[in-house]
Amino acid sequence: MEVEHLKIWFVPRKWILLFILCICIGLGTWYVVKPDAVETTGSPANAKRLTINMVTGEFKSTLDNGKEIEAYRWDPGTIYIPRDQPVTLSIYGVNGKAHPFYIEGTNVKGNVVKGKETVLHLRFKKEGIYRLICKTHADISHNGPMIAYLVVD
Ligand SMILES: [Cu+2]
Repeated sequence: MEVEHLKIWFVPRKWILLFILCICIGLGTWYVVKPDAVETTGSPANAKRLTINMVTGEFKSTLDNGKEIEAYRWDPGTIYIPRDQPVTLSIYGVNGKAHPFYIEGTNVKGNVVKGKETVLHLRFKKEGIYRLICKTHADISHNGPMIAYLVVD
């Protein structure tokens, strides 16, 4: 009876070694991927009225057959906008003559012209992903897609 009882608690040495190995791998992985704490010395950008700066850019490349391809871009192509907070979106025209645009699902529209700044005052009431679409460069066949994603949350 006593021997039976001891048998239940008998663990082979290689299991113990495997267990220790697993713990070491786990701790090692945690040490490598653990997030570093970010020390903050001031308020985040959205503590006051948030201004988001954007420019119009252009990608250009040449194919093996000599054909030139290009795509105009809003940069940054994805922006985060806090819901129900006033934000200022400033878009500076760098590449491309003009970019008439609209924001899908809203009545916001305008134009960004080379060398000029277009300023929009926005306040989104509803969360979602809104696309800022350039009407001239809306897809690949028109030197696009020049679409930015406004993530409202
Ligand atoms: Cu455009």
